[in-house]
Amino acid sequence: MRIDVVSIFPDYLAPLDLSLIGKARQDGLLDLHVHDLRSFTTDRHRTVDDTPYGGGAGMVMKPEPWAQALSAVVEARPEGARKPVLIVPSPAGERFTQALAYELAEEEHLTFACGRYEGIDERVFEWAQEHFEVRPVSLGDYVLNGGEVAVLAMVEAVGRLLPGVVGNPESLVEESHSDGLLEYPVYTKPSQWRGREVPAVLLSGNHGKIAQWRRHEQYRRTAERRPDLLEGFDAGNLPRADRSELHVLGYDIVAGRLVRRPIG
Ligand code: JCK
Repeated sequence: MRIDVVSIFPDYLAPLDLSLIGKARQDGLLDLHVHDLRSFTTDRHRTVDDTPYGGGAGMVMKPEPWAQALSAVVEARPEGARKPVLIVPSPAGERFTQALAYELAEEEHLTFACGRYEGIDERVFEWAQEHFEVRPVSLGDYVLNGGEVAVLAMVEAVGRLLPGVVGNPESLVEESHSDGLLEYPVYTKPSQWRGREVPAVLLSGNHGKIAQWRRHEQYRRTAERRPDLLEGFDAGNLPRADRSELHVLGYDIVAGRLVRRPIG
């Protein structure tokens, strides 16, 4: 896969040289190019921003450096490739999810446009639609200072799905079968540590009981931390032990779906 990133802070993307993603680049699985937006300016001060039409706080990124940078990316794209995807990190984008990561991992070319200030002149995206499939994407409902941190997260989430990037592909298989619940807790040696014991069932060697304990821990955690994930959960053909655990946690099964039992 080829990935291009355009930013006024190319050094912000330095962590992509490290760890799993850095290794994928060294192994030739990921062809990553980071471009400095300022190198596409033509004025003496390398200006990338200006005041907003209509007034208001902050500055807006000027369109021309973006058109120059994105044109250079289009020129450099792989031979015969289809319309590349342009991901625009934005607090006003669709949410980045694991489903979107899987979708993007199928592409041969991704481009990321990292805005700063109050964002990029909207006309850039209208123009870019002629060359790219433009997708504004948000990392989550909080405000960052620019797109770079979101790109680090998205490149890592997409990159680890590429064939050969994760050393043990079984972990990816397990993940893709993960059931929309939070993970169970994990433990390693020593079995006693600072007066705390690993749950006995995990030392029992009884794989049926271990699987059931882990699933119940998933339900407990999900009910506690992410009840939104349980509402409407497909409980159509769960084992009796699971139904009873969910009942204890305050959920009923109505027409095969979990519903939070009304309180009082
Ligand atoms: C890209 C510039 C900074 C700050 C205006 C926003 C009410 C607009 C993001 N999950 C995410 N949060 N933030 C970003 C993100 C922020 C960015 C840019 C992505 C480019 N900024 C900024 C404030 C505003 N307010 C809420 C008005 C931009 C992602 N992905």
